[in-house]
Amino acid sequence: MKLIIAIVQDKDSHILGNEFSEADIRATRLSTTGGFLRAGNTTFLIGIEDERVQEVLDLIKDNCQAREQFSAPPIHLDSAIDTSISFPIPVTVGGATVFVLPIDEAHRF
Ligand code: 2BA
Repeated sequence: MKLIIAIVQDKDSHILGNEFSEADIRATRLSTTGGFLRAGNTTFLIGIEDERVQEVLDLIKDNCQAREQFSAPPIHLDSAIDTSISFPIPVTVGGATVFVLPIDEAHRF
C-alpha cells in the first residue's frame, strides 16, 4: 500500500475530488498554503493499493493544469529600498506536486 500526497491548485481540486469519488478512491482534502506564493492550495492524502497507484497518478495528471500566477512582492517599509525591483513576477504553478510514500501498516477501526 502507498500514501500519495498530491498538492494541487484550488481551481482543480473540486473536479479532481469528484473523479476520486467516482473511481471509488478514498481521499482526504486538506486546505494548505504554498510556502513560496503563500496562496491557498489543496493537498490530497490518498491511501491506495500498490496496483492502483498509476490510476491515481493518471487522474491527477489529467485533471490538474499548469497556470501562471503572479508572485506578490514583499512589502518594504524602509523607503531606502529600491521599489523598482518589487513588481510582481509571473510564476508557473502546477499542474500538481505529487509524492508517493510506502505505508508500513494501514488500519481503519
Ligand atoms: P508554492 O510554494 O506557493 O510555489 C508556487 C510556485 O512557485 C511553484 O510551483 C514554483 O513554480 C514556484 N516556486 C516555488 N518555490 C520557488 C523558489 N524558491 N524560487 C522560485 N520559484 C519558486 P510548483 O512547483 O508547481 O509548486 C506548487 C505548490 O506545490 C507549492 O506552492 C507548494 O505548496 C507545493 N510544493 C512544490 N514543491 C514542493 C516540495 N518539494 N515540497 C513540498 N511542497 C511542495
